[in-house]
Amino acid sequence: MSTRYTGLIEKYKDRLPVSESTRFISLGEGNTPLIQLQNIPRLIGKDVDIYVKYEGLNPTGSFKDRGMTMAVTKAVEEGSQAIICASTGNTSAAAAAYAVRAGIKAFVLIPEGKIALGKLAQTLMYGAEIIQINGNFDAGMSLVKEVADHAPVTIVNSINPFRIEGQKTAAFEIVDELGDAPDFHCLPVGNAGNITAYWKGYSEYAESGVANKRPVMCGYQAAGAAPFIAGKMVDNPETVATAIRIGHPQSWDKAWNAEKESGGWFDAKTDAQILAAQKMLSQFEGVFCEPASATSLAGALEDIGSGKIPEGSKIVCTLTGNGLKDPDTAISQCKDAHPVTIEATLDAVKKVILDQM
Ligand code: AN7
Repeated sequence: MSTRYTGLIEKYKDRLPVSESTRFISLGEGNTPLIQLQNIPRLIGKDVDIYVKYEGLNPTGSFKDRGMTMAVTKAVEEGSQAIICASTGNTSAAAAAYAVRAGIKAFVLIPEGKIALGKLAQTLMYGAEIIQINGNFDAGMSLVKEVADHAPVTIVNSINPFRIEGQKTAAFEIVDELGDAPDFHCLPVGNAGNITAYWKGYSEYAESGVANKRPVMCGYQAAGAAPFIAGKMVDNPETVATAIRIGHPQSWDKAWNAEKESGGWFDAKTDAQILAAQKMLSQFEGVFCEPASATSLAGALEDIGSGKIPEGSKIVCTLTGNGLKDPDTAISQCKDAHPVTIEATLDAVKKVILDQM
């Protein structure tokens, strides 16, 4: 039987740590839409090109698939029989799916009651060994690092360098599509693996002359979980954006390096700002992302408003996860929507339409 690969390792294999004999563990990830916003720039009255990289359209609904295809491919190549991660939800879903694909076992540590419903549903369905802990992501992460020294499991959190390798391909795709790097790249930041990966991708393309420049990197955190803004680790992170409810980022130095080398910055957005940006994207552009993902747009909009990101700029915001991941938060934001219930008659339907026109 011949196997047809369609994922990002196949596309970018010359720039990834694979060989002719590597078996790619793929679900067709990557090649996600780069959508130019049409209504929001007009709404805010600014002359800016804003694109969103809609990573929610990856196979498990988040950008984690980029890193996981690479990390699981290498784990299998090295003979590993099991992977493990701590997760706020998306990493666990991706790890579980790619482990199934590879025929190995996945153990995932998640903070009890603090992962979004869709992510839990996925992880259960893929059949991972779910270990719920009475503690947050940071506690889970330190347990994972400890246990990996005592048990035959490969860590697939973003401290695994192959995760970063896979995730850097998002920057390649953006340059391939726009013809060069954007002026600014805005990202939500939790563990800071993704901002590290984008910076690596942009830097590699610039070094080999595929891109003429690198973007200014702007990292945005939730105000209740903002160690990069505090300048130190945060012990009890809290935010509605549970994906980035992280107080002890694992890629601390690398993210600061991206910020410094690019002339960029970190900033914090309140939960209210994050949810407003999420709703705005849905209601004005038809793009539904999860709360954490909207942190990038919330940050970009404020910095465009203040002129920190000047008019005339080309801006890419990464939308890291699909809105369907967290239906509870979405529905609770739409309490005013009042769906009507009517008799199932032509007259009743007609009346609703005419009343609304
Ligand atoms: C939607 O799944 O850490 O800064 O355990 O799910 O690379 O950590 C998720 C992180 C942004 C932050 N947006 O990325 C996990 C986890 C979404 C996310 C981030 C996450 P990093």
